[in-house]
Amino acid sequence: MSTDQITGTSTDGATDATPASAPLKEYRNAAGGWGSVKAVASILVQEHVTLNGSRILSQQNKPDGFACVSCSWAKPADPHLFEFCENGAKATAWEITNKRINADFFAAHTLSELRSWSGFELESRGRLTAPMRWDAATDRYVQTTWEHAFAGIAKELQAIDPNEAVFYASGRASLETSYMYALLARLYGTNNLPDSSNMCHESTSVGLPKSIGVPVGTVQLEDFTHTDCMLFFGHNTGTNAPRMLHQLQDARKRGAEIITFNPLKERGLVSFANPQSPLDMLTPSETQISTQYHQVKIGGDAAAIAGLCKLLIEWDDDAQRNGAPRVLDAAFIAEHTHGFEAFADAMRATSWEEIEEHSQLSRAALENAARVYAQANAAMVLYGMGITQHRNGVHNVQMLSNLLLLRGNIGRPGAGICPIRGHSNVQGQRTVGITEKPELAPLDKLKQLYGFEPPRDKGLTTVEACRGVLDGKVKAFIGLGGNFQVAIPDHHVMDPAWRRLRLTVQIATKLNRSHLLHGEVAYLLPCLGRIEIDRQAGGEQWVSVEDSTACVHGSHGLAEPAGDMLLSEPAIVAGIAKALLPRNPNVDWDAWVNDYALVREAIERTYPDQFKDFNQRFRQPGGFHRPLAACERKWNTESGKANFIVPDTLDEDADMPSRGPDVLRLMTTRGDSQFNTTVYGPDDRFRGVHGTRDVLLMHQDDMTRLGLAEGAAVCISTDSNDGIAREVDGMHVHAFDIPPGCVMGYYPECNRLIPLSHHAKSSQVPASKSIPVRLRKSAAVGQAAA
Ligand SMILES: Nc1nc2c(c(=O)[nH]1)N[C@H]1C(S)=C(S)[C@@H](COP(=O)(O)OP(=O)(O)OC[C@H]3O[C@@H](n4cnc5c(=O)[nH]c(N)nc54)[C@H](O)[C@@H]3O)O[C@H]1N2
Ligand SMILES: Nc1nc2c(c(=O)[nH]1)N[C@H]1C(S)=C(S)[C@@H](COP(=O)(O)OP(=O)(O)OC[C@H]3O[C@@H](n4cnc5c(=O)[nH]c(N)nc54)[C@H](O)[C@@H]3O)O[C@H]1N2
Ligand SMILES: [Mo]
Repeated sequence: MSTDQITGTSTDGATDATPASAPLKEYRNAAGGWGSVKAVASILVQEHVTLNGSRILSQQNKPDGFACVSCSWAKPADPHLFEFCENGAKATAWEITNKRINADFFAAHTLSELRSWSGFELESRGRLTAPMRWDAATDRYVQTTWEHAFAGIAKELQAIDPNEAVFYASGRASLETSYMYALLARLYGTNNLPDSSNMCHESTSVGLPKSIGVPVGTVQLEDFTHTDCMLFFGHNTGTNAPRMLHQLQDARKRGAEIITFNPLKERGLVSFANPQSPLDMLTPSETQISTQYHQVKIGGDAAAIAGLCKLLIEWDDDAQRNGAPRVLDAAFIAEHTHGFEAFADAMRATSWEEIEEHSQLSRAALENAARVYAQANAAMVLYGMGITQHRNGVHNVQMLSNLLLLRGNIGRPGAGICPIRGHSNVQGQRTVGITEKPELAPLDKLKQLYGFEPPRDKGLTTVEACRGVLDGKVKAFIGLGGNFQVAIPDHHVMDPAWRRLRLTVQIATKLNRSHLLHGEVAYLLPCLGRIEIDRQAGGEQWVSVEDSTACVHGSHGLAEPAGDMLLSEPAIVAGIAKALLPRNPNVDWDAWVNDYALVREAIERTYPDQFKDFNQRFRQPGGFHRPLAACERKWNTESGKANFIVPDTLDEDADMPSRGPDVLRLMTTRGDSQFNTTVYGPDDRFRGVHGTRDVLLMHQDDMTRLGLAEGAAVCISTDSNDGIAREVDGMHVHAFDIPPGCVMGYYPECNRLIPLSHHAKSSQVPASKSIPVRLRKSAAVGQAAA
């Protein structure tokens, strides 16, 4: 296969930034503060929504308002006056923008032409407003009617085997839509229901059930007021869940310790000035967030955690020998856990050479962290993509759980595990049945309620769906939101394969590149966003979402819809279902669309323990918590106990084709001005990057060794042995405070470097944070070093 070279600005990526690389500008201020206020004001102006926008922002994450469409962080019962952050405000402005794409736009541009546009150019044209069908003769999207679209989709789906269709969901759609969507797929006959979680926290959903018997985190908001110690791994909080900085700031003011493990010194985890606190804003008072900061090597967490566990276990051995107070919670371990002895032996046998080599942290540094953890009455672990998106992502999650179990830090106030989820309802989508794993869906209950035989075959994960598209086994792709084709790995292998599909259907608010990588028959269906008023026959509708703390909230749109042809997501799902499926007297799609309260009743009938009194409780301030067994120290595992699990290896590269000083580890990560594949602008101000995203941040010693000057143009290529050349040319390197051997680049610009086969073992989450790469000076014309 030939190398598909790209230079400078890529169409995978996002911006039209100039290829020349400006020097980094070090950001010395705290996260938040005046910088945030300025950024909010400028995006409101950019999207032409200043007045309307500020009115709507005041209702963000309020009990009578709407749940923010950005991150999934918890929404308190007593919200701040403005319960939004800079990035939540950007996401709101992006959705309620006054800019529109109508049929004239598509008449003026063929899809081949649009494929040469950047992601930013496509999305910044504004909201989609009419249902469209691809016309092969003119290579354009042409307007169609909803009836024709639903009938056309049904005809194609009826012609194939249900297991040849994939029903993807991106994590934003409500519980009501998601329940209907999963039911639609299963009534049709498939469990092919991957969602963005397959690229995100699936390592959590696979790892935690084996460790503690639940697939989600156990920490709730109140725990932040009781904890003494937070261990933070692989999450860029100031950018990706900024509202959480309020809880961290409050805990720090109480004297709680925050120990961070991250290859990069992320601003929000260093210090924070609350942009909503007059005192913080008018005085230069910023709160120090992390009390210890450990710049672990990319992929070195399992080794670092092993170091912490080893220390605790050996200190406990000493304490027992000397008759001193125990370091481990021996009573908890005896009563509640399984596998402790094997785990303790494995940690005792792990050498400090191995731990220090793989984590690149010193024993002394790990002792400092372990000491604080050992002294904390209640400690919690919080983590993000730096843990899950690795070959050993599942073991990383289980090591975090092992660390907590050693001191009984699950199932009591101030303690627990907190995977910080991504999309605003990604956790909820899994809860109500969007899953490719049949064992996680209540199939018998669905059979009983709806009188059909649900499919029992295992469905396709994201990676398996991509393989199916490549080898022709998948013939149809339906996307409920998202930008799947850009979010996945291996673009230059995958891009041509999409065009061989028979059917693609994209339900979306904004135009993106996935809509242009379409099948022979293709529909683009515009929907209402969550911030818009959703008027149905039964009146204005509420929907619900579940946050990272398993708390369910109501949400009610406030903005006028972007166009009068838009349908709500439930109406689109119902429209497809009615055209596709034989009539089922037990499923009244029309009644559900008229009144979403009936969908919530159906959810409650399906999951009576989880959604008890759903309609009565979902609008209460602060929402309601789903009950989680692990929080009550009940363990739904095979052993009936919480399990200590020994990792296979502490070496993230154990099965990589080659190693040596020239093979570096690349993390692909988000900047401050983006929501996943949606890029609002080229700047990442906390990291000092301005005007371009085509940069690689690396250690000065690596640059010197490789003969690369500051700002030099390079070609980065993947070190893989499958015969496929994966490279991106015209990137610019900058010296950065990052451990030697590590490189940072941006997602999605670098996605073509990730082989589809390079994913977490067992969860199949693409290992986007530990890609083995090599760098060489760029040969591209006009890419001279800056
Ligand atoms: N504004 C905004 N908010 C978002 C999103 C967004 O794009 N924009 N995306 C949403 C989604 S879907 C998700 S999943 C979350 C993602 O939120 P994060 O989990 O913060 O994801 P990333 O931006 O990829 O950042 C990964 C972090 O892990 C660190 N890291 C990388 N490799 C390692 C490692 O090996 N070990 C350790 N310890 N750390 C490592 C990186 O330096 C970085 O700080 O945010 C959600 N919220
Ligand atoms: N290299 C690399 N790759 C990654 C990651 C990484 O860290 N590195 N992160 C992974 C992660 S964690 C995730 S979650 C995935 C994200 O993958 P996706 O969820 O598929 O991608 P998004 O960029 O969030 O999708 C954005 C699009 O969603 C549509 N949209 C927005 N709002 C709505 C709505 O209300 N309804 C509907 N129907 N559509 C809407 C818009 O058209 C917009 O263009 O990417 C993954 N890919
Ligand atoms: Mo995510």
